[in-house]
Amino acid sequence: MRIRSKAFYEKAIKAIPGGVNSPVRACKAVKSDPVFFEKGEGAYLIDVDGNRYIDYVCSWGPLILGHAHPEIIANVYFASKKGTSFGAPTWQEVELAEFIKSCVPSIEKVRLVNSGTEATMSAIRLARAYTKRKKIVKFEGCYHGHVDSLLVKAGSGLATFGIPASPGVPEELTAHTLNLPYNDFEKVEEAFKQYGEEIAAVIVEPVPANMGVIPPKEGFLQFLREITQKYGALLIFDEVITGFRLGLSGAQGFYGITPDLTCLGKIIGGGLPVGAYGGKAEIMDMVAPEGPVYQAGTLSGNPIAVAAGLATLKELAKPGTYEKLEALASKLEEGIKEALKDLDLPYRVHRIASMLTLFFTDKEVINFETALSSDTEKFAIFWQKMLEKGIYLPPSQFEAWFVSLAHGEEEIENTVEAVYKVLKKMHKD
Ligand code: KE4
Repeated sequence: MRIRSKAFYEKAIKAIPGGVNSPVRACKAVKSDPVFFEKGEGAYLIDVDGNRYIDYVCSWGPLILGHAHPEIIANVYFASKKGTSFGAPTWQEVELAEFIKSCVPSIEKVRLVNSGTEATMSAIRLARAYTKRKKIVKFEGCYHGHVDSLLVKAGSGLATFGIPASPGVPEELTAHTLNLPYNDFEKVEEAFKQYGEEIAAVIVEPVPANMGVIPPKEGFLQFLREITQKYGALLIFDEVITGFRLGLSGAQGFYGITPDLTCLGKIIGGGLPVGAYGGKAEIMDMVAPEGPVYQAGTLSGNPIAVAAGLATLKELAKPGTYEKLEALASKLEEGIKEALKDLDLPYRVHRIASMLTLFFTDKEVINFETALSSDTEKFAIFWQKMLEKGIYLPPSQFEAWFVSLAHGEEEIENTVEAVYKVLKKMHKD
């Protein structure tokens, strides 16, 4: 039972819209009240009622080391003893910038901000200034934060330019945004044939994780690299999730593609608010105060957040880290696939590195439209029953499960056993 959670939720909805500070946390998609948590320990979360769960949300990606990692705690503690913010440069910001540059070769200069949204919003503005063009291409189902010009209804395709996906976004702000099907070579080709000289940039999650994990088709990222180069548009990799998740050089290292600009977030803050955008010096030098493109932030490069980020990246840079994550995540994937086979269930499992999604559909999932064929009612029941078994999954069919370095064999085995038992109960009993 989650009696205290429920009581907190009843108070929360009187003070905070929906009782949460970010919509997905409300667990509406899984027809549940949100669980209020007291603390995290490694791979575990403990809720306010004392229930313990193996956590696959990992704060939606940042906690690749697990909860309350000693290195992060120590660095945050010692940094906070020196003060929490100066509104002036600190050497730690330079150290983090240099660390990111050393891991991501396409980043010659980087600007720290406070969230992934700020990173993508700034990268879009910079791309438009650098190319002196207005149009932006994004992909249906890819989420880049709540940037006005990127909150575009899916399905607008080529027929019409961006239709706002949210009230409060004037159509003028989405009028220059094209929302195309992911993995669709022809539609991208068509868009460039029609608007090529007007397109400032293509922004893409190189491995989308906001419609569930969907790998790029063979050659799709290379195709985007070539067609943007051909028409003088910039290629922006939104690596807020994949950055330092797929390896120290993110998806661009994993697939060997060099974007013009990269957006980062989540992991580089180690659970504290850090985002970043970076790329070629020639482009980045247009950013104020070096250049005319304005972007600013009171707490950008905040010493406490930077301390958490630096501690995280230094741990990730230790030998064997990504091999361990790969071994754990592939064990989880194989275990789920075995369960599906034993139960003769046609569901799909997609995994890239230490992020994965179990799609409740028998269709091949290659884009947003096919992801939507998933049975979200069934997913909601699955989520609720997994919670009862002590497994905390992202409360949406269209998100990624994250494995951290704090997960071990035991956690993976317990999760696979729970998946088997829940799916069996749902489908066979
Ligand atoms: P933030 O502004 O939430 O830090 O980052 C926005 C963002 C940008 N780009 C990508 C690829 C992202 O996934 C995100 C945010 N991700 C969501 C869920 N996948 C965060 C969870 C939430 O909105 O509460």
